[in-house]
Amino acid sequence: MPETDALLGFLESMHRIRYFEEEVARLRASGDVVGSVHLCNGQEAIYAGACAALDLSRDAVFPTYRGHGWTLARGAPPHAVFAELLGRRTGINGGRGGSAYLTAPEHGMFGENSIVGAGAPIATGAALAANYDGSGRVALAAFGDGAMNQGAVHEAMNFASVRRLPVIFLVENNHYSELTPISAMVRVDRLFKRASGYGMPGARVDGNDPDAVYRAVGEAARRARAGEGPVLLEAMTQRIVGHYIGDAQHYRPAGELDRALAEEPIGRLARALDGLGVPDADLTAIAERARTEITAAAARALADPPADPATVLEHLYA
Ligand SMILES: Cc1ncc(C[n+]2csc(CCOP(=O)(O)OP(=O)(O)O)c2C)c(N)n1
Ligand SMILES: [Mg+2]
Repeated sequence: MPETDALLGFLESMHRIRYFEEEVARLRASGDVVGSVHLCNGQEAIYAGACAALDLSRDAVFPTYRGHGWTLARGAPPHAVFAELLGRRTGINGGRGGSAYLTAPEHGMFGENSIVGAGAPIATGAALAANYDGSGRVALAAFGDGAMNQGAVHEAMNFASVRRLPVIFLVENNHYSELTPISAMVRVDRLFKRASGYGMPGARVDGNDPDAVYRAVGEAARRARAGEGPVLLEAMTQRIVGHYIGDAQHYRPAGELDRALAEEPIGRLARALDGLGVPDADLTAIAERARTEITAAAARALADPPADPATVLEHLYA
């Protein structure tokens, strides 16, 4: 049984991400945030659990365009992330990246990627480098169930396994690739079983349970650091919002969203903590602290000056 304090830590981490995403949805509706935005509501347990299991000083994560949660869970300041989404000078990338291209290497977050599956070979490269630089770094590539059909992901898994590289392949299986259910794309319903094709372990984990994710990623990181090679983890979850802001989700069967809402990780953990005897007032205080922090960060970012167009070519390599 995990320590109650650890569970409370997961709860706060998930609340921060959820409030952040809710604020982003408002800022997108008001037109302050522009462009394509992919929220991660419902999937927060993966980020809270995985990042708690990684070493903040040396490990590296490579998420997708649905990466606000990873960025926050790695410790990037909410104000700088909001400012980035708002195209402000104070943004974590100077306002040049926006929602789908956040990068925070100083927090071990090596970039969202809008090319589905492209993070897997990049993370594999970072793991290969770790074998030479002696850093003991573990690289974690996070991608969706849809990305499991990208050739680059399979090339990365094969190469990583052959070279026993310290990389964790983490599938955020939210059952959909854009508007298409995973069942319409593959005949197997256990994606982690594909690991056996590359001679590496694979496992399924409850992606709505931050402690289960924490333990699975922790064990995968231990193995990777010990030179035992990569692992494929399939974290089962559901998004409780559309693929992108504005997605009406007409493709979801009746009742599916209600079931997902009943199982979403924040309410679920709060109910478990209640069952463990944690006073309601303590749970409310945690939520309130997260909400206050996030609301203040958004307000501060909104008041910041816009990005400087003269810097548009900075960090651009072609
Ligand atoms: C190589 C490539 N093909 C197609 C797209 C269009 N696209 C953007 S998101 C997405 C869905 C990917 O689904 P999944 O991997 O399950 O991730 P999720 O969005 O569910 O987190 C697709 C097909 C793309 N960005 N890149
Ligand atoms: Mg998906």
